[in-house]
Amino acid sequence: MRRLTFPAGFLWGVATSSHQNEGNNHNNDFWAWEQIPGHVADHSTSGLVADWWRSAEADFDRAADLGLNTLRLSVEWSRLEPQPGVWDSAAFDRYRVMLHGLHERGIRPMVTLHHFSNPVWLAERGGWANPAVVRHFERYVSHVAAELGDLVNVWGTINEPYIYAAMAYMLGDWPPGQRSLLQLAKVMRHQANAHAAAYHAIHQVQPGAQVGVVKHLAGFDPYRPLWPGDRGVAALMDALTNWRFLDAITSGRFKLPLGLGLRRNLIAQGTNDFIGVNYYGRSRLRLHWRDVPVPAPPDLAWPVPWVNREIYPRGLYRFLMKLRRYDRPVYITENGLADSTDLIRPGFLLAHLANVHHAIQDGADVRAYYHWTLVDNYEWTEGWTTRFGLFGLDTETQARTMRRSARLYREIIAANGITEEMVANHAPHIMAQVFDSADEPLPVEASEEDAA
Ligand code: IFM
Repeated sequence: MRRLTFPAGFLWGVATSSHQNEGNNHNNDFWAWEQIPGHVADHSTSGLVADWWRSAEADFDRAADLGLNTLRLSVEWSRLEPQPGVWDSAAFDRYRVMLHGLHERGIRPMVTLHHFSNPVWLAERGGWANPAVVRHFERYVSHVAAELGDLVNVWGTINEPYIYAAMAYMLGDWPPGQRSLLQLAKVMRHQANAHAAAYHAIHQVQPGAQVGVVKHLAGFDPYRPLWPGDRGVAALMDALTNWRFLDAITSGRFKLPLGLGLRRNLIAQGTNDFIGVNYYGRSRLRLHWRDVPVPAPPDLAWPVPWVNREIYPRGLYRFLMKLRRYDRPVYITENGLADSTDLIRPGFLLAHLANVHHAIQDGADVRAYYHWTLVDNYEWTEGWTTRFGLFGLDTETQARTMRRSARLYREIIAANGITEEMVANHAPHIMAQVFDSADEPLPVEASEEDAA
């Protein structure tokens, strides 16, 4: 019987966020945004979501039952600092109870400090487009580290900086709804500075903490691999959205597009103890800058269920190999699928984990895998139209339904790996992908040279 065994001590987790789980976070900008008709696809508002503010512990029991040894959650800035410089001790107490609850269940928390939502007061002062955000974020982070640092050793500063900046300041789909490349560039610069300031602030309070960014990495490949135009667009998107931020916080240099020059940002140099990676799939691009619906790869026959993105497990392997150049441990801080039927998720989980395993075998230092997510989450402006949970959520009754992939994840965690039997039972069509893909030739763009 073939099996893929993960290193001893590998961390198995799920990832969550405050606004998407806690409920009644009415003092942040996203809550205000949801109330405006037309902003959310299904006209819903987040409301109680999974009711974690009152009863996260019931879901922590579910997490413990799956055998998780880590859980990623975020703290809500708007709860902890409801007015500038004013701290809500009851909110800190609630987080302390939650964090204790995780430890009591043998689950190590990883805490994200900014996961898309902002206090209303910050939004009113210009949000992330105002350079003052760096100072505000630093003060908030330093306070949180002082109050909660005895219970948290791993901190993610900002979740998906580029996604947030693009959705809120370039595409205008999220608050504050701006559409400006200039604002986008400003916000990205402030994010790098805020990340760096947070890194130093945490280390001042907690020298032994592990601090990193949670970076979304999206695959971009040319739709027509031999076309210079398509190759150029894919390479540009890859450089701007995937590597610019990581390069800045490693080398202290912002590379400008097309190798036009460098901007130094020394405060950001060396400000990552680990790299957090959120990976969901890839897009194949044509010169028009447009995502095109792509046919599913023939060997997997994955449907394309979500925002024109192709499910591409091999892409995770490719990123993990490229990330070796930073010489930092990698935590896969998110990977998951919107699949309310749960027909595809088991194969998705197995195929991605197999690629993580192959990358570890080939020298990637991957320490953790966090599946997005435990219980169906409120998906920002998609509302409840997408269901990412290992457990389904009935938003009327708060009832949870355990999905088949939750049972599969429990088996994987118990075995600390993947067995042939699991694949045969849950996704026999990907057997070869799981056990033989180490032999699959890498696409040109993921050559050894890239990884060096
Ligand atoms: O739900 C989001 C999360 O907030 C950030 N990463 C992607 C997830 C799925 O879209």
